[in-house]
Amino acid sequence: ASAPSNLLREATEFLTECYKELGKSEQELNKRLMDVAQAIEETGSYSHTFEELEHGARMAWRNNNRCIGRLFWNTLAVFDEREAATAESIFERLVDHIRFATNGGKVRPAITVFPPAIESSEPVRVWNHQLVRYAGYERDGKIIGDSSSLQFTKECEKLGWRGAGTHYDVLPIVIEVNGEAPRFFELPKEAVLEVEIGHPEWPEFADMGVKWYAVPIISEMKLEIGGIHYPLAPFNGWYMGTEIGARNLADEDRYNLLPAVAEMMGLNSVSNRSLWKDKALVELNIAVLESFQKAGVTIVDHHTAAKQFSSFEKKEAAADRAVTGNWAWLIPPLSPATTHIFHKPYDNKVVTPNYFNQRAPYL
Ligand code: HEM
Ligand code: NRG
Repeated sequence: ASAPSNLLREATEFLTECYKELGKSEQELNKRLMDVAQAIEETGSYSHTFEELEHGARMAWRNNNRCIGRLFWNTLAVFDEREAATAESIFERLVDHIRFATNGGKVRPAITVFPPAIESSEPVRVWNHQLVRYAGYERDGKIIGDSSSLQFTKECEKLGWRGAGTHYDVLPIVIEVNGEAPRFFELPKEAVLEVEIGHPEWPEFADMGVKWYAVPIISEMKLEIGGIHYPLAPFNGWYMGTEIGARNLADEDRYNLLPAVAEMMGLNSVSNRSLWKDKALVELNIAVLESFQKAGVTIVDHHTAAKQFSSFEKKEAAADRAVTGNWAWLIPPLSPATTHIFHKPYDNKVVTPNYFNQRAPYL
């Protein structure tokens, strides 16, 4: 958490805003501010009530400049696991989170909040970038799986984990408690929903054996509310199609599928001017959206997401709150100029509560 002097200021700022938004009385706020001031005086810190935690986590989503999905900020399900203390119990709660969020494909936005940092010590960390992610290996100068997982996969191997060596090996969860040696836990297979990617008009597409997991659950960011830092607070919404179709599966240094898709489509990939990459990219993105839809897994296309973001901007204006945003992250990587986001500036000022990057524990 922040140093006591700053902590009281940050707590006061957060509680004032939070209690106002929750429609609480001046009297209730003042009583709470007195109690928090006393707790900070006596113990150097304070703890959030469940209501404060819940609303704080939602405000943090609402404030995240990189997220296009913020219209739904007030629907976030918040699980309080601040008492979790052992690696086993943390692992169980993470599996609970995956099951709740996945919900058989009807994805529910959720966050599970684990113990806060005390001074600068972190009681619990998960080493994974997302709870579900594919391993990446370098074999004879070639990459198998997800290159973005190369380093973390090595760490898992150091701990004794061995993957099957396919392009889609689900990584184990690595949990570190009180700075002790980390341990890894294999996720139960049936808890991890995946979608096989095919194309409605190209039956050959499915022969490539491409798949992706259903739910992105970011586990490496720190949640900060009113000066209290939560280094382990995994959260999820659902995917926007382009995250998978225009980046994870398309980037040259990720799954690099455009050449294979173009070949399947019989495109002339010699001439740049044939725009074969663009054509392949569009069909790959259609394949992702259609496959998720067919499998009954929630996903949003970038046009709909941009419309929802526009509704969010209007609602925030009506509530007299400024919307901050990071233009470079908000524009979708496919046809960005077809969305309103492309055509206006956003103020990238950072407001708390929020989710922040933090140092990876193994670096
Ligand atoms: C970033 C969409 C829910 C917090 C993003 C990005 C997209 C997105 C497309 C950019 C990702 C990238 O370019 O790699 C959505 C959609 C959601 C959703 C469609 C559906 C409900 C949530 C929720 C939270 C959240 C529930 C937190 C409670 C964030 C944060 C980032 C982000 C912190 C930045 C990640 C980073 O810095 O790496 N979101 N989001 N989002 N979103 Fe959302
Ligand atoms: N682009 C990353 C995931 C980042 C977060 N995206 C979300 N978040 N949709 C990827 O795995 O492709 N969310 O909480 O829903």
